[in-house]
Amino acid sequence: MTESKPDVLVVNNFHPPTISRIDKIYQTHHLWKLNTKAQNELITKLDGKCKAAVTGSWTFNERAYSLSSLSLISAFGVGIDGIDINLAKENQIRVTNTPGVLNDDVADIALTLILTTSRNIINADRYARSRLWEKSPMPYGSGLAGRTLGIVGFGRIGEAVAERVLPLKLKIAYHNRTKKDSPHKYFASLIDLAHNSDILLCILPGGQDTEKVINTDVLKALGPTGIFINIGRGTSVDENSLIEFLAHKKIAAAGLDVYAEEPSIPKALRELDNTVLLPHIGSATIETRDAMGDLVLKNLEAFFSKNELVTEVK
Ligand code: NAP
Ligand code: 8YV
Repeated sequence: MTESKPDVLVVNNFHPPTISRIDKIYQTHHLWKLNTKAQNELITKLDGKCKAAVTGSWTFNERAYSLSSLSLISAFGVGIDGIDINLAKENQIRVTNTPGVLNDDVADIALTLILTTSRNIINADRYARSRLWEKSPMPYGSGLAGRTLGIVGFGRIGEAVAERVLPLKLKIAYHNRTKKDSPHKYFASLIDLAHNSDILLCILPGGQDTEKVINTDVLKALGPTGIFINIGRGTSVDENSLIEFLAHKKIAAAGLDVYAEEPSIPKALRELDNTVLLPHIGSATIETRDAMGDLVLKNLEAFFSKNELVTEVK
């Protein structure tokens, strides 16, 4: 007699190649393909027998929490702001994410945004193509050497950014809740960090604790020559204040990979010429997305074989 495959609830459509791998190994049930009525019916059908769910990390479907047998959520992504960790804990649901494997690619995108905003690269490309150069030289950008990059959220990715920018002769300062054993200057106050930074880079986790921490006071402290970069979560920024500061040149420029209401980007941000906007591509390389998928699968495998989870969120 062949053993039946364990059930896995696929909550949303996060990375088709990983989902295909999961489909081959487990008895999968795709919640995201169903309408509301069918979703409720599926949850009722799986209740008591389905123990694991897989999901994109910053989106979830609350309906999955009503699966009383659910004991594992294996998330594809490091930021798990889509998952209600307190509710998961209350319901004895363990959560895994995909830390580390994406540090390099996300840090590369930070570096890209630092260079493109400070040297005005996107406008320079337009300038060259539109033959404006034949009429007058392109206005100057600002140099990086000797300036200070303030990192808000100096964790795994923040450190990978620091490694990359030191050869550019940027100085590093940072703000976390806790001071690290690091040679770089620590600011216990985010406003003080902004005040002492030429470029302020946000790589904070999302969620209530960090909601709109980049606000008017922080942007005022960054000042009219300051550049703001966000590769963490859009929810950490008061977007209306950011737009106001950019539109009135109260900060010089912004480079953004993340937004408050993705995939929608406010029209005002899209129309400003001092923004560089990316569609949340920090970890979006073939290699890294596959490595993230490997972790999702390894955590599932560990869970079903009752081994220690590889990357559990504690
Ligand atoms: P991490 O290693 O956990 O680093 C997070 C850092 O933020 C820690 O140093 C932490 O230090 C600090 N922090 C947390 N809450 C804070 C608060 N309320 N105030 C000040 N500092 C706070 O995480 P990571 O792997 O670097 O990832 C960071 C985030 O990047 C993820 O959660 C995700 O949202 C985002 N991300 C974006 C992309 C993208 O594609 N753009 C890709 C991957 C990740 P303390 O605990 O000492 O405060
Ligand atoms: C992904 C991310 O785009 O890991 C994260 O926190 O923001 C990105 O790597 C996302 O998680 C895919 O679900």
